[in-house]
Amino acid sequence: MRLYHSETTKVRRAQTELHDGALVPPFECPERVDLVLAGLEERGLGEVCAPNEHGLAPVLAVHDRDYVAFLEHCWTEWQAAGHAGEAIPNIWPARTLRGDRIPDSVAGRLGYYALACETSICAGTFEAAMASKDVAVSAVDHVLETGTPAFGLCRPPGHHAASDQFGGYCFFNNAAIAAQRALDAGRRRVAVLDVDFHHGKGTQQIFYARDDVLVASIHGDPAVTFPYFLGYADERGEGAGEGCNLNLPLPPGTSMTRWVAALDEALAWIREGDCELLVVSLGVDTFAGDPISAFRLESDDFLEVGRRLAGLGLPTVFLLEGGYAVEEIGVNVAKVLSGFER
Ligand code: SP5
Ligand code: ZN
Repeated sequence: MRLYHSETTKVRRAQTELHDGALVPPFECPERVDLVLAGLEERGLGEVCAPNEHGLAPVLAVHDRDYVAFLEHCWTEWQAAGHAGEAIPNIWPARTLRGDRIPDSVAGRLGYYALACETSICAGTFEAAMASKDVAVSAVDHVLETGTPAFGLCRPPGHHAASDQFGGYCFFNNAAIAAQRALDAGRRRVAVLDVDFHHGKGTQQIFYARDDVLVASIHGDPAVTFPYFLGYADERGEGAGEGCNLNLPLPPGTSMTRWVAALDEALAWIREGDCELLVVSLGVDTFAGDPISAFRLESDDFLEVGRRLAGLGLPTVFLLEGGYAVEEIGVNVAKVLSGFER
């Protein structure tokens, strides 16, 4: 399988994540990239290629222009304002405040554009997000050109990023960018299947009113799991997109037997949808050893995940989402990909 990776994805090295009431070193760290690379190499999965540079056009195809400009300049403005630490929001246009004003100061705009506050903005954030999206675009381009599968080692991840919101460790929605890229290359309909432990709220939001991208997600029940405010089973899409969104929330503690039944349901739904490309938002934070998640998949289960995904028979691009600082993330990603190729 063709693999895409860029060292530039590692230039974001945040120091702080607000976790359980304390500022801790972020779970979403650049070491993840090396762990995944090592896992891919160990299993001899294929040639690792550098992505091409694709500029901002594919980003602006799914994200708001002012949001992208905010991300580009946030760190410089935050420093110029004299703040000591990393850029972390502490105020939002919450339910009883106005949501129609974008403040002038960077502290206000941080709250406007953030969906959560665990994710700080620091030096290298925009550059890493740009590299991550280049990896996604190059990977999907490979699939579109050859019909053969590709994996994009995207970092930072993307599926929480909405059209104008960052958070959940995500800035640009790599999966949405890839799906839109396929449509712009002439595909009629694309499926995004999100198997990360967390609901891919940004992907859902971006395509919620559209029927050219089907979005299916299997994730921890938002009633008890981040992102809490989206990802429920009754969210089925709206307008032209009515019926084009499928959420399969599962309780904490879910292991492979139950998880794979949900996967089969999602695959059957996608099969009905007559799609020409599959984008897999590949989080491996469903692993039992994941430090921030609550499912119970074992390493060998990831082989079976790959096999079942292959059963769809669609041209497929895999893009990395979550999966945190445990040695096994590389092995687990590699197992999905080798199961797919079997
Ligand atoms: C891409 C991705 O996987 N993003 C995940 C973002 C999760 N951010 C907040 C996680 C809160 C976890 N709280 C769990 C407490 C366990 N002690
Ligand atoms: Zn996740």
